[in-house]
Order: sequence, then C-alpha cells, then structure tokens
Amino acid sequence: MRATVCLPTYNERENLPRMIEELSRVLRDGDRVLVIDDGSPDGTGEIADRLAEEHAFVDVLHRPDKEGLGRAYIAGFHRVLADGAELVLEMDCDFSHDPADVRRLIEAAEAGADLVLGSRYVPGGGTRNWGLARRLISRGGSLYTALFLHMGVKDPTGGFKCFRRRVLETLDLDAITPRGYAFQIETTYRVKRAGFHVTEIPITFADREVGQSKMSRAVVLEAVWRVPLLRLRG
Ligand SMILES: Nc1nc2c(ncn2[C@@H]2O[C@H](COP(=O)(O)OP(=O)(O)OP(=O)(O)O)[C@@H](O)[C@H]2O)c(=O)[nH]1
Ligand SMILES: [Mg+2]
Repeated sequence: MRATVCLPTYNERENLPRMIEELSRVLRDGDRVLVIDDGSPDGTGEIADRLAEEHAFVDVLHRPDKEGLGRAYIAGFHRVLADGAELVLEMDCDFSHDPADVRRLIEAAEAGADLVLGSRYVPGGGTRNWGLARRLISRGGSLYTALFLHMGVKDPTGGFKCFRRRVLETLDLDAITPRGYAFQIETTYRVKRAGFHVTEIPITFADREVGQSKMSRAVVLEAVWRVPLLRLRG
C-alpha cells in the first residue's frame, strides 16, 4: 500500500534535512513525504523546497500562517488523499519519533489495523530524556482522557500514527478543530466511534535535541476543556 508521511514543520531547519535523509532509507518505492510548513520564519519552507527538488518522493505544502498542528494536518490530509495515498502517517519532525519505526507502523496497518498508534504506554514503549514535569503531564493527559472517553487506548495524546485511507475518507475532517494534543485525542476518538479497528504498537519517544518545542500552556488547556466536551457532544 502506498504510504505518505505528513510532516508538519515550524522552525525545524536543523532537523528537516536529516529527517528527509533518514526517511529516504526507510520508505519504499512509491511512498512519499509531504512537508507542511506554516511559513516558518527560520527558512524551513525554503529548505523543504530545495529538498523537494532533490528528492522525487518529497512534496511541500506551504501555508501562510502558523495555525497549530491540527490545522496543518487537516490541510495535509486533504492533499495526500487527493494525491492517492493509501496509508497516511502523522509524525513530528524533531526526532521525538524515530523514523526507523515508520516501517512498523506501516506493517501494522497492512496487517489489518485501520489506525495504528505509536504508543509510549504499552509494554516495550517509553520515553527518553523527559523530565518529571513532562512525564506527569503526559501520563495525566492519558488518565484524564481515559476517565472521560473510555477509548481503551493507553496513549491517546501521541502524534505518531498511521491511518488507512478509508478512515480519513469517513471522518468529517474539517469538523476537527483542535490545534494541539486535543487534535490527537479527537481524531482517535472519532475513528473509534466510527467502528474502526485501532491498535497500539510500542515506540520510544525521545525529547527533541535541536530546535524549540512548540508545546505551550494553551495547548494543554485546550485538551483539558475539549475532552469533556467531546464526551458531551458524542
Ligand atoms: N505546520 C506546523 N507545524 C507545527 C506547528 N506547531 C508545531 N509544529 C510541528 O509539529 C511537530 C511537533 O511539534 P513540537 O514543537 O515538537 O511540539 P511537541 O512535540 O508537542 O512538544 P515537544 O515534545 O516539547 O517538542 C514538529 O515537527 C513541529 O515543527 C504549527 O503550528 N504548524
Ligand atoms: Mg516535539
């Protein structure tokens, strides 16, 4: 099945070239990468254009304003579905997600899962170089989500995923409005509600080594109020 990795970027100039290089080693013939850049002031967009000229498997979607991860992914999903992708992956560009794990996500989808989640909280998964505060926020987010949504998912806030095409075609993508972690929770919730088969495979999530985190208090608070709302709205 032809897979496309959606790679949202905002100020990832130090990470993007190496990420494309590493993905070129794990992707198969016909697989693609779509870089979705929100007008990064550090020139990531121009670097992406250069990489797309050098590598036939790379495309770039430029968006003028930074509107958050959720919006960037939705725009990317529309594009890759139109381009005929059969599997659609989400992945961070900061090496928190190991490109070497992309193959295992693809294989789990090809083995029958409709949505594969890279999971820190199933046996064999974990985090590396995360301080206590980040570990608590992440664990707390998982527990909070379980309390309201009962999805049976151990790592609902993670952003390393692989969707089958038919899943994204079924969802009303433009109705998914969160920007941060809540985006990850809501997509998985909707996929489960639609009756699709979701599976988790273990990954190790490493803290970024270069560039700046875009995580903010606003992103966490968004998830705090949106999760109960999701339950209420059904
Ligand atoms: N296009 C786009 N990409 C974004 C935006 N915000 C974050 N990203 C990218 O999304 C990925 C994840 O963002 P991070 O900054 O690592 O945020 P995070 O993973 O929640 O936080 P950390 O774990 O602290 O790094 C990275 O590749 C970012 O460059 C955005 O508004 N638009
Ligand atoms: Mg990150």
